[in-house]
Amino acid sequence: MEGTEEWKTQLEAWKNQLEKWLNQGIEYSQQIPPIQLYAAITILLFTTLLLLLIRVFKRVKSSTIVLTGLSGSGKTVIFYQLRDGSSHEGTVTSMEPNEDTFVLHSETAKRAKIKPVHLVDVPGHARLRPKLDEFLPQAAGIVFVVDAVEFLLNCRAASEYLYDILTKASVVKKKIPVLILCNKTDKVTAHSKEFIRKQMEKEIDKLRASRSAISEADIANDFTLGVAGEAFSFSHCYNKVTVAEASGLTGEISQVEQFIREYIKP
Ligand SMILES: Nc1nc2c(ncn2[C@@H]2O[C@H](COP(=O)(O)OP(=O)(O)OP(=O)(O)O)[C@@H](O)[C@H]2O)c(=O)[nH]1
Ligand SMILES: [Mg+2]
Repeated sequence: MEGTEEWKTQLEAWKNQLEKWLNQGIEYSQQIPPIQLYAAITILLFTTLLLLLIRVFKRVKSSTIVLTGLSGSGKTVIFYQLRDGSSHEGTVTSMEPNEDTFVLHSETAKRAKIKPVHLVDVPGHARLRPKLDEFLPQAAGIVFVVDAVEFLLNCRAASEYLYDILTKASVVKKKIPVLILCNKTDKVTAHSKEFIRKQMEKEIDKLRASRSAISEADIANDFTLGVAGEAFSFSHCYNKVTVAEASGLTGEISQVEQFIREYIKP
């Protein structure tokens, strides 16, 4: 009972103090010449509007999709399919990022004005991977291409590369969506996207353990992945990670086009 009484007096004291401050504030504002008050309010409104506009403008601006993945997974073939509707037979290992801004080939027949996409294909060669950091901060989406035929041979390397991307501050903070694109499904020996997703989750789970041991020695990735004590699943990621299938060679790329248009509205 005594405690409640004390609370009541305390509350009363706070209320009185608040009322005092409010009155002081009103009195003070009445002393300010109205013109100054209006000027202050206008400046405040103007700055808020400007900040809002900058935010909106920034969001609208990103129309970059980054194609990444191991060398030989089929990024350049997909790049050409998206741009020209042809695989440009005979691609060789890329030595430079491929980039262009265009309306997707499948959309060129449409009459309406369509927003072009800025597509970047970053070669998988280890020496060129640092180039990825130049493009990731401006990406609206990342397409991680996996060779579904030679998958088992490359599972570890691909998972390591993906792990590095999923733990980059530029990717995590902006929650950039990632599409794992299982390519070369025209071959009967291609593994299914579900199989690939599960194997990569298992591999990343192993990596998580070994990397967190390293991170204690301060060679850390920017962020850690997954939920402690649980087997890793892509659904634990800060950003949305989805899986899809494609065949760059035969032009079956509708799922990647869908992904692009989900994040870059036409
Ligand atoms: N069967 C089949 N082969 C494909 C497909 N996509 C690409 N390839 C072949 O895979 C090889 C590598 O394709 P690229 O597009 O050059 O691979 P990349 O990912 O750009 O490789 P880097 O530039 O080295 O990073 C080429 O011989 C392609 O013809 C596909 O959908 N099906
Ligand atoms: Mg290439």
